[in-house]
Amino acid sequence: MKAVIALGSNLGDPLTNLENAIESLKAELHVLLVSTLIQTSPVGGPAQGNYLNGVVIAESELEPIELLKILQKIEDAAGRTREVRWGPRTLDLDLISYGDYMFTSDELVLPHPRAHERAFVLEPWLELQPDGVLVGAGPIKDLLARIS
Ligand code: A4P
Ligand code: MG
Repeated sequence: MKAVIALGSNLGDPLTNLENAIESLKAELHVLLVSTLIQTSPVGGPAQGNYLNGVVIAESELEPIELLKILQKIEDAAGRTREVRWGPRTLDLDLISYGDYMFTSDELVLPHPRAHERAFVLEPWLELQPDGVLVGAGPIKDLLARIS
């Protein structure tokens, strides 16, 4: 199954943080595609610095929760702390979609509940999959057109 993983950082050295995260993802998963990393203005949360964002597509047969745990392990290794929701972070790895999974548990919501309205996710994803579709929401290019 294809996993769409969004990366974000706006603390420390965001470029190094994301490059290290991509190397860690390659060590753990079969990474197929890596987007251009783009500078974006912060969405939500307190006043905070600009983000560097990107998207990685990987092939995996892990259970969704196992995949989330790998992402959280990589976040933790990057010194990620969780103080303020939507606040600044050294590394955020969100599982945007995983195959056609649609489900909600305390730990994991698939697809990611805010992905359809976030240009910082959709734009780099569109670069990798021009005909890509967000399960339950529609073609990425239509979602992006709606918010830009
Ligand atoms: N969780 C549930 N579903 C998922 C999923 N599909 N992928 C749970 C990842 N995690 C998922 O996440 C909180 C909890 O969400 C986790 O414990 C996990 O079990 P977190 O990463 O600890 O906290 P967070 O990131 O502050 O919250 P959240 O809701 O993930 O925030 P968002 O929606 O990711 O927003 N602006 C720009 N320009 N660029 C950004 O990257 N990021 C955010 C964070 C805000 N503004 C931004 C950016
Ligand atoms: Mg997150």
